[in-house]
Parts: sequence; structure tokens; C-alpha cells
Amino acid sequence: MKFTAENVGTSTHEFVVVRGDDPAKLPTKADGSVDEDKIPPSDQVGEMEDIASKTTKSNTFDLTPGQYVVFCNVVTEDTPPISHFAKGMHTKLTVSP
Ligand SMILES: [Cu+2]
Repeated sequence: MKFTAENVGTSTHEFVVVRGDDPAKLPTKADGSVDEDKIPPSDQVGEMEDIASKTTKSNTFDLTPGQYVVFCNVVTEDTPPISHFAKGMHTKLTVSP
């Protein structure tokens, strides 16, 4: 399945796809970002990192039918740090057979 991520915003984002049915169930760190190290490798589907402002990235990931969560796991340096995931930068994706 080909994904194209167009960043129309002003800050850098990323595009992470994991197997799962609910963003709220993903393991998180203290800063609110997803703790990707705690996601089993078999559930880690693909990732496009460092999508800069006003740029577009595309990639093809192998998705079998099922439920997925797509999210941005960037944490913007600030006091306190701003987790894009904690701010709601995530969505569910269902792949039908
Ligand atoms: Cu982001």
C-alpha cells in the first residue's frame, strides 16, 4: 500500500504505521510520545521520518488486512516538550480483505 504524506504545516512531522486498533492503547513515554521500543517488531509496519515543512514523502508498506494506527511521533523541543502524538496527531486505519 502506497502512502504519500504531504506536510502543509510549518514544522517537521513523521508518518509511522503500526498494527493496532486504538491509539490510546499504544505504550507512551513520560513526554507523551509513543514508546516505539515497546511495540513488538512484528507490529511495526513502516515509517517515514523527517518530513519537513512544505515537503512530501512517499513509501510503500506491506499491510495485511487488519487494523492499524498511523501517527506522528515527533516531540518538539519546548518547555515542556510538545508530543505531536499526545496533541492528537494520530488516526486509525482499517485494511479490508
Ligand atoms: Cu507531527
